Amino acid sequence: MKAALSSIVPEQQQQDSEFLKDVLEGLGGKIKTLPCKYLYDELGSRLFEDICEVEDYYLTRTEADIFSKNLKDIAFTIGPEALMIEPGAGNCEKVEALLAVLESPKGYYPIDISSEILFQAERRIKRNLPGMQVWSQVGDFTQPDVWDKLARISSRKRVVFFPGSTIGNFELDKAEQLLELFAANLGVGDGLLIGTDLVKDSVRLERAYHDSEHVTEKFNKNILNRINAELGADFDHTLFAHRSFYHQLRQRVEMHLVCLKNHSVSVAGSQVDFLEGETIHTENSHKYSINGFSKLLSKGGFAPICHWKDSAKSYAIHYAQV
Ligand code: AVI
Repeated sequence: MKAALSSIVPEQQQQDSEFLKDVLEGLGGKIKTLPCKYLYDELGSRLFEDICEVEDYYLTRTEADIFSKNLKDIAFTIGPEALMIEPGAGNCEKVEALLAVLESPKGYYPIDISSEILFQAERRIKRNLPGMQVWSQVGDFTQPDVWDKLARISSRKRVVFFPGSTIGNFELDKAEQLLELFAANLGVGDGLLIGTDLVKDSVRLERAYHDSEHVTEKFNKNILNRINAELGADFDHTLFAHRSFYHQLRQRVEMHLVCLKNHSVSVAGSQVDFLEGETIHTENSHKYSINGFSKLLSKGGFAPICHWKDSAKSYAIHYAQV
């Protein structure tokens, strides 16, 4: 027990000091930024689930529609005896319908940072799909150790499943590196099934990230409350406004917190000065054309095979192979 505790405490401390380092670094620059991964504490994750339900945020709904309309075709494209690998699987909800229709699936290998959510999902999948083998991996999917056990599982084919347009939150070079990481853990002929939001008119995009129910605003501002709670800062979130806009040239929705008046904030003893009108850049959500994403897939080590879209061409699910 002692050994277990001593290995947990330093890990938590390590996470806190990494968070503090990232926050001070991000707020200390000429242009203030915060890494978007810190939007997802417990409340932030719940708020993101709420975003997925709001009318203006079409991404989740549209992706689910594409899946349900094309499930058999997707399963046929993947082929028999596939092992499905899902980095950042969360509650593993999206994969379940696919696992149910795959021909003789070899099993499911979900990776997620939250053990509680992961093991709960594993129990649900085993209950709903009796006989399905599940190898849950707790950890950060960008780290090599969570991929190691794959080598011990034999299958005809491995397929990485990465839905939700999560790739859009990675900078272009980081997105390429992530695809390279996926490809490095696959063999020739193995697959990638990945969802991306598509380039479209800016009004629809901007509404999705500034919804009329103000859930995205709460989600964005929650990062300040998290810094207060975990790093002993004194942000007043009423002194910041939520702003998101589509950057045509960069093909991405940028999310910012705009400072409403000159003031200073203390973060773990360091003073950070804010000027009226200056912003903290909290997230980018890249939008792709089919062509643009095919090029990215090629750079990341994949050959694009096919894709499925909704009738309004808002969103795409791509299948690619190593
Ligand atoms: C998780 N990710 C794909 C979302 C997106 O659309 O970029 C995060 C999000 N941010 C604001 N609304 C949703």
